[in-house]
Amino acid sequence: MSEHQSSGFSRRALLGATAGGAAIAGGLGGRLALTGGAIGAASLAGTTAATAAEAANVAPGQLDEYYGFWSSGQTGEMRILGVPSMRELMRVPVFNTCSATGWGITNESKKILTEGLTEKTKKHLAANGLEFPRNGDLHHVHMSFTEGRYDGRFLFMNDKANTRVARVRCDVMKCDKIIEIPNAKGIHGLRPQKWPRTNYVFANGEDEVPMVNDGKILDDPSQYVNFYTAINADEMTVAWQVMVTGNLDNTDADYDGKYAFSTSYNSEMGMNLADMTASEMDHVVVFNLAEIEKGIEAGDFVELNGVKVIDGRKGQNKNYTRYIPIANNPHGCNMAPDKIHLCINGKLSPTVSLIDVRKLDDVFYNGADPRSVVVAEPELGLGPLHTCFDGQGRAYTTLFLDSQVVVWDIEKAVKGEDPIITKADVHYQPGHNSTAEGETLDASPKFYISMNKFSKDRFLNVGPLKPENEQVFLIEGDKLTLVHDGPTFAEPHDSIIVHASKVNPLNVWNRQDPMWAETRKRAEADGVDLDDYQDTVIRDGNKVRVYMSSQAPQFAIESFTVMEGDEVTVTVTNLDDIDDLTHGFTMGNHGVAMEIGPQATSSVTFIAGQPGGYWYYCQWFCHALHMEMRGRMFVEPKAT
Ligand code: RUQ
Ligand code: CUA
Ligand code: CA
Repeated sequence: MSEHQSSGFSRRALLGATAGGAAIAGGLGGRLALTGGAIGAASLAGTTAATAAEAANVAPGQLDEYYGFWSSGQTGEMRILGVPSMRELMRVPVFNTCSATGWGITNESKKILTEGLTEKTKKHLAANGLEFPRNGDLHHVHMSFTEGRYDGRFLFMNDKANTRVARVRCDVMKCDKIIEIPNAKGIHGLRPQKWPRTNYVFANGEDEVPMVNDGKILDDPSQYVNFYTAINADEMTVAWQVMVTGNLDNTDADYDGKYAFSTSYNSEMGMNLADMTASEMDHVVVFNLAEIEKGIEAGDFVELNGVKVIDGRKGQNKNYTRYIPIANNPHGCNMAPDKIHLCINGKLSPTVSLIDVRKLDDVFYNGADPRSVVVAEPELGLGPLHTCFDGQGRAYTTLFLDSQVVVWDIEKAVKGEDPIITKADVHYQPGHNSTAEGETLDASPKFYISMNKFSKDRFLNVGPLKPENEQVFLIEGDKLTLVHDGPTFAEPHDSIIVHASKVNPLNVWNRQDPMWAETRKRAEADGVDLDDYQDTVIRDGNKVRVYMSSQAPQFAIESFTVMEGDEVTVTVTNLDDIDDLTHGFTMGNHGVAMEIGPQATSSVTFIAGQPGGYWYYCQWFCHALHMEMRGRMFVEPKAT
């Protein structure tokens, strides 16, 4: 049924898989698409791609039914798309810096980017002339839950590169908290607690480190450990950590509020590829939330860098953790909305291991064999990475090496019957996938999104660095029909699809928003009331504080004067309260730019450069006279 399956095995070797076979298939697919037919048995058998594409079409001026919240991998931002159109609606800077919005430039964003860093990290950033990391590696975005459903309050996301977790407020779609996770290294898998609500956000430390990583222990992996972190989602503080054996890859939580789970691809505690793949079996760690909370309560922890750490390593024989053996190097960890089955994706093994979470009590309290919770291990294809669900008992698993998605029936797998319903080709090498609200109790069989790591020949050549490719399939019964290819810049790592009715962002900022609470305090100390705007310039030694409002198409202050070397803080309040009327403030030749949304206040601090006149201007198009929205900063020579 697919060109991929007919080609030789060598192409499918995990490492060094070549594009050869896939490229040929892609060429064919591209040509076929021109005649209106997508490749793959699933689509040829039913609705034609043309009519399916019509069904998934969102006409100009029409709104999408779903929001998609996307990670961006090494770009470090969160993206908002409309689904099914896949129109990119917004980019929300989080771990990156942003030229357009001034994220990483404004005082308000710098506070968020720096306040959650550990003292140790601040020191080695300072040694590199930095206040906060310049980069981030954002793999996983997940929304807060109430009773197993998205509740539209917050989005949480990880930074693998700098061991951080961030939160985005859904009312304004801006990041309001970033914390570095102490002790752990390389936060990778991240999921919110689903039940009864997101009290915790769970975060996996992927990289092993000495328990106290202060240079006394270096190349002695026998003394390395790993940390599982529960973050208090409301406070964005670390609630507790569990020390575990083996590294941690992906994580998920159950629908009972009892257990959380993590895959480990390195139970070997290997430091190189050969050692990390040496065992027959790795494991899934099961965390018993109530027992951990009890242990913390009873004082059974060590305090490490301000965090309460429970020892849940193998062989501790306490009820904090259990280790379920799973075929070597598993990856994705996905709880099905049937509330029963946890899917552990095999990666090196062509299987998905189905864990019946109802059986876990027996493992914790009655000494049952940990493997007894694995109720099926269907063989699905090569390189299973992640699974999503449609709420109809079907699971959709990405097959990285086969460049396919396999649709299969969970109940049939449990009964030992052939569970495979269909396979469809994707282009190429899929990692994550998502269905509408597929990780929640509202999972529905509408769209299937495949986030593919390679686009190869699907788009015009843009040089050696190619975009990735995201594909949308329409789900109709058992059939998948490809309706959309979309190139994306690094990297369409993961996404969640949330019904538009659950997300209700503001159109205009609330003047009392906590985002500029500090700025408000500073203004008050300067005798400036941000709500009864007085445009003024305050001089305070070699510090100058400029407070000005903006109303299209004018800044209230058309010029101000400072001295060479002065520390200048410009605070701008946008008095326009109309939808879509954002102003900006860019100070020429000083590396300064910021966005000021309707009714928002933003501020930026910089050192006035060489004597001369400098123009500042509004860089967000706001009015027919937007070009005229500008003013001058005069920098006087320093008195000698
Ligand atoms: S993990 S491609 Cu970083 Cu999301 Cu599986
Ligand atoms: Cu204000 Cu452009
Ligand atoms: Ca392994």
